[in-house]
Amino acid sequence: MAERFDRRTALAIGAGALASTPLLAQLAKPVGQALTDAFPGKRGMILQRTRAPLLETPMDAFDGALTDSPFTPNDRFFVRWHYDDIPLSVDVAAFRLKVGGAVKRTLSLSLADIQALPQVEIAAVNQCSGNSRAAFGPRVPGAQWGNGAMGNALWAGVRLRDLLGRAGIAAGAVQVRFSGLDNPPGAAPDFAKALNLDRAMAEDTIVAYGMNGTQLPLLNGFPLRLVVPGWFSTYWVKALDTIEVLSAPDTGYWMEKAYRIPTAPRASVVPGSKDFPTAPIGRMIPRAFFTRADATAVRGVALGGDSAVAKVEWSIDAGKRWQAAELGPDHGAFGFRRWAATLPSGSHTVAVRATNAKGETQGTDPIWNPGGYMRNTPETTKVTVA
Ligand SMILES: Nc1nc2c(c(=O)[nH]1)N[C@H]1C(S)=C(S)[C@@H](COP(=O)(O)O)O[C@H]1N2
Ligand SMILES: [Mo]
Repeated sequence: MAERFDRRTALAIGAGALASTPLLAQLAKPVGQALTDAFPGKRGMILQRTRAPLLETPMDAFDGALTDSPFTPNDRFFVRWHYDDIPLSVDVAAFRLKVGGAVKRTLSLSLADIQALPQVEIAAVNQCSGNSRAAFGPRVPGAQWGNGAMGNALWAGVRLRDLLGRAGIAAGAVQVRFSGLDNPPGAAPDFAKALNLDRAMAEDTIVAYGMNGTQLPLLNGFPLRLVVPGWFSTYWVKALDTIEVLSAPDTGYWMEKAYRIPTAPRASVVPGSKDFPTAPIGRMIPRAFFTRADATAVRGVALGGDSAVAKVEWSIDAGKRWQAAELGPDHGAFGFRRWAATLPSGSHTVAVRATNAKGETQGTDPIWNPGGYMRNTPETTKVTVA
């Protein structure tokens, strides 16, 4: 698995290189226009909500020729915060990441301390659990995301297990909980997420300070965020300043009540169901998306979930026969893989699906759950090929 990290090409994000520019007083722009440039470090975003910001990436921002970079530019990368009170600036010199709880010694690390540890890089898709929620029928509450609550970046940082190793995990530890600099209103529960110890200690779980060769945008979690490749972004805690090793599973709201999916196959239940067994959402599953479909090109991006994209296929007969699409270069198992299809001329409804290295693919029937999570039904579009 070590080849997923390439220390030789590690980014030159040197100690002291991180700087914070105060973020706006601009977070109160009126909702309405389709694309917004009103948020610092962002342009051309679909405005879903102003406060707390929900900014969706338009699909054409993911488009490109088969051999183009599959990384999403930082200024087009989607944004999602739960609470209004988000960090608008960070005092880089004063910032400390605290590691505590069931550890042998608590740590309080400066950004320079963290950047002094071995740097690793990994390409990974950050996808909201509720990506494509707007496609759910019957409609479910929550942000009505199209397909752009996702993005692929090359993340640079340190392995979480290197930090936990320095603190020393105490006997009996079972989970690790993460929270950031944002604050809940009133008595609402702090946004905190927990990973089981094995996922926390996995070599590809990182505390990132770099995104596509530069520091993280403030809206995407400057100065540090957790990156859990292959898992939904609810765990990718932004503006991460607190890591707590737990000796009992986290019973907080964000693990026990929110972000749970039916344990039923494909996380799907009969619409309207209420009483069914649930489990915390976790790993992602395969999906393929169109970024362009017109007379000249049918193409897109795909993700494998928690294993690599093995193939992308298209169908123009409602899924009776599937044919292989062409795949672009492999930039890492957890990132986007570009695909392109050469369809016969004529007018078609084309469907596309991805299959991952574990052999999992996209099920044809729609799914439903009250959170609007885990959509992986094949996307379809109408196209007339010249
Ligand atoms: N501190 C903090 N981290 C957070 C959240 C949050 O509200 N606060 N939201 C999570 C959710 S649900 C998503 S989808 C991703 C969004 O990451 P992005 O804004 O970088 O795209 O951040 C995750 N990390
Ligand atoms: Mo999310």
